[in-house]
Amino acid sequence: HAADAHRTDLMTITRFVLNEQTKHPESRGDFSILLSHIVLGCKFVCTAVNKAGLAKLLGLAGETNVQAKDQKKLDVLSNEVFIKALVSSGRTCILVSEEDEEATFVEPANRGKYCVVFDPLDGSSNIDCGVSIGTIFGIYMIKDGHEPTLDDVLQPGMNMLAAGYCMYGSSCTLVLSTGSGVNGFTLDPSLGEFILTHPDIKIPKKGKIYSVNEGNAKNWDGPTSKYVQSCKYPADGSSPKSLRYIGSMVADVHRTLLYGGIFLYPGDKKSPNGKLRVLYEVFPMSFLMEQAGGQAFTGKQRALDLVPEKIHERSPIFLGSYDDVEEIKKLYAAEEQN
Ligand code: P6P
Repeated sequence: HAADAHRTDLMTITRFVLNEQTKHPESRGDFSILLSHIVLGCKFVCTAVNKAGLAKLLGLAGETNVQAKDQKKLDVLSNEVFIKALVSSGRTCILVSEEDEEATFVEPANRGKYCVVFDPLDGSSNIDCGVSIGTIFGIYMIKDGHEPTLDDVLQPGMNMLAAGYCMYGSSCTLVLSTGSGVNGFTLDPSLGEFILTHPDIKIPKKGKIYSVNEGNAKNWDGPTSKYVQSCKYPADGSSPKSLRYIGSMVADVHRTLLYGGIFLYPGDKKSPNGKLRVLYEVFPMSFLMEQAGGQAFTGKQRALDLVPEKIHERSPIFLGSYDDVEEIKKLYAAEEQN
């Protein structure tokens, strides 16, 4: 009954991570414990987001409830849940969240060796219209056993040990890489477990979709304008790419990862560094793309080589299918030479 095996051989994310752990005999399981707390946070946010649609009736997040008590906005609630889960894991020492201006330094008694950077609910402006949103995270190891400082999170993305996102959409899908490939897990609400549904994800080498906010076209620089033009009017007479832009990074990146193509958030005259944040949007998604056989470029360099100077700094980003990103790299290189 090999065909049925997968139905009874439930590969949960917990089991998967423990299997990964056995590849590191020296590991004491700290990483597995950290990931299990991140998974817990994702499960909580998934249920909270799914209920948000009923907010008006139930007085949940963002609305005043029956006692006219102001409920926390969902992104604030999600942030608190992740901060508490990460601190209580006892495996972290610095936390950087999109929601908090300052980094959180875990008190010494509860400190571990990992630094987590995350956006607890990216795209949360899309909640009210039911568009998919998500949590994005990246994990660094503290540089060495000294007192933790911001330098421990101002590391290039290539130093990340793991990265992932959880997309809250028609299903709750967690996509994770711990440095040896990318795997996707779908939450089975009846089990409360994330089950491996997308083993060893590889992004198509070239795609037929480009994903960018065309509303910013007026402010784009030469290479971005030329590239988007080539998507719409291919010089070689091939068929134009389709435009798909959801406006929620996790949803746009998830589609790009599975279907192929390119996602762009360029810099422009108004915001030279674009809009997306380096630590908890650009780096984790770039890490995943490279692990899936794609690539990620800032317009100047490989995204993961960037060394951030501030925890909330932004960078332009072009990521997705290897060949598609290669095209825009050529256009920026040509611009350099002129
Ligand atoms: P724009 C959502 O607000 C977000 O941070 C990302 O999830 C998304 O990719 C981007 O901003 C959309 O920005 O300027 O196109 O609306």
